[in-house]
Amino acid sequence: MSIPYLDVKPEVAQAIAQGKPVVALESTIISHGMPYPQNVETALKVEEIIRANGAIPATIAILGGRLKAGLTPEEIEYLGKQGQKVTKASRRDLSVLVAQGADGATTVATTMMIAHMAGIKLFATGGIGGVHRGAETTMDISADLEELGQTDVMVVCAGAKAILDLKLTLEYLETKGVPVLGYQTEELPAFYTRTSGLKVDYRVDSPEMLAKVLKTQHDLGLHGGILVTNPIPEAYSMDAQAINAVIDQAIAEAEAKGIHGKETTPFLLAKVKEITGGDSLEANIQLVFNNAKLAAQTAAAYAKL
Ligand code: PSU
Ligand code: MN
Repeated sequence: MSIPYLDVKPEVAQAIAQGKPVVALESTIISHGMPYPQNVETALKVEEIIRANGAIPATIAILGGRLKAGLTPEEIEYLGKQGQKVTKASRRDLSVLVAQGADGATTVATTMMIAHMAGIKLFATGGIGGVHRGAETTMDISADLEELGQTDVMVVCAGAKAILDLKLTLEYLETKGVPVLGYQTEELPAFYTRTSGLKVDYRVDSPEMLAKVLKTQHDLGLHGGILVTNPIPEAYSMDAQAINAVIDQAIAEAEAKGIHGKETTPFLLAKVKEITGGDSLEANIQLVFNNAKLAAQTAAAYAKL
């Protein structure tokens, strides 16, 4: 690889060179999104699911100032144990952490960036960042949306949590020219629930069609990401009213405490988990598994085009 500071794990580099399916995974979900040891167990299981569906996993992070595309199980364990002590690294953090030789857990934005540098086209996660409620005064809009507007990676997620203003998030993505696809659904899923009352741009029913859309976007030279929203499996979806009440309570607490900036998302995620007493964690884990499977199937379909 000619890109400075980038280390692509040999197994991943070989798969990319041979045009074999590869799926990127983020690491903020490990360090900040879930507690230890469930975070490490989940991260390792997600890699297994990707392999079982015919692709090579590449979990992405910054370690000792190196951009890593593909981690060893020991590196995943390290990030999981460090938890919130690791810097949550979005686009603005990247050059500083590399220059300082520091560690960083990559968000959706930086995972997309490093995946793209390595030549990986598919990325599976849980939920993306977006436009926060009240953003018209706080201007809190995740850098994930800007990255989706410019970096050529397809991101498979379960929508976004209602900690965000989902309507404004869709408006922002429209402005940035990001197609929002619903996998076997017309409705935007809201992470814990399969519906949000909002429509996606297009319904797509197969991994083959997702792969074809991705290939077409590349062939047309249209730079930017594609967002695939995959509803949480029915068996694990939560009651919308109950989870929204919890989210409202978490947002009220964040406001009362004056939480802002990069702390907002991790604070809200932790609060929701605390109030729901673990139910939300199980839902979170299951939807990530579901997204990993779809991303691997899509990567496999893409490799055949
Ligand atoms: N939403 C979730 N789980 C997560 C995140 C968001 O449901 O783990 C993480 C992702 O890494 C995402 C980041 O990219 O938070 C967004 O943070 P911010 O809103 O500060 O950009
Ligand atoms: Mn933010």
